[in-house]
Amino acid sequence: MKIIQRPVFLLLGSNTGNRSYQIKKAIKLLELQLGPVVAESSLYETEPWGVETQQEPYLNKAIRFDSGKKAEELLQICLDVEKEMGRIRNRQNEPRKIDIDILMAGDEIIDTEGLKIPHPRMNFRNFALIPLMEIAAELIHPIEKKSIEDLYFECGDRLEVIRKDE
Ligand code: PH2
Ligand code: MG
Ligand code: MG
Repeated sequence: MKIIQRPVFLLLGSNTGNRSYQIKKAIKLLELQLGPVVAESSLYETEPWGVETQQEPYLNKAIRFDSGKKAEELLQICLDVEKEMGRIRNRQNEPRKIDIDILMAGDEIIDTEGLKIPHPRMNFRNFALIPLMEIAAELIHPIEKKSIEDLYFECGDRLEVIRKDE
C-alpha cells in the first residue's frame, strides 16, 4: 500500500572536500528519486557537534520533499546517494563528504535498530534545528508535541551556527 504523501525533512551535512558542491550534488541525486525539492533552507556553517578531535566546520542545509515512499525506502535512498558520492563509513562522527539524515517524516514515529524517526538527537543540535526552523518553524515534533521553534528556544546547544549568503 502506498503511503499518502507527507512532508519529509532531511538534513544534509558536509565537512571535507568541496562542501557546497557536495551539498548541491546530493540534492540533485535525491531529486532523481524523490522529485523536486519543495523547500530548502539557507546554507549554514556550523561548528562540529559531539567530536573530541579538531574537525573542520560543517556546512548544513535542511530540505523538504513531499513523498509517499515508506521510511525504510527513504533511508535506502539516502544511503545510496551517500555511497554514490563516495562516502566510506569507518567511525561515528568522523569527517564526511556527505551525510544525509532523515529528521522527520510527517508525524511518523519509528524506533527500530537501523532507523529512528524523528532523528533522536535533533532536539539537542542547533545545526539541525536552525536550518529546519527556517523552512518549518511551526512543524510539530510528534514525540515532544512542540514546534521546531519551541525546541530551538529550549535547546541548550551553544555551538556556532552561521547563515551563509548564497
Ligand atoms: N553531524 C554529525 C556530528 N556532528 N556537527 C555539525 N555541525 N553538523 C553535522 O552535520 C554533524 C555534526 C553526525 O552526523
Ligand atoms: Mg548525521
Ligand atoms: Mg547520517
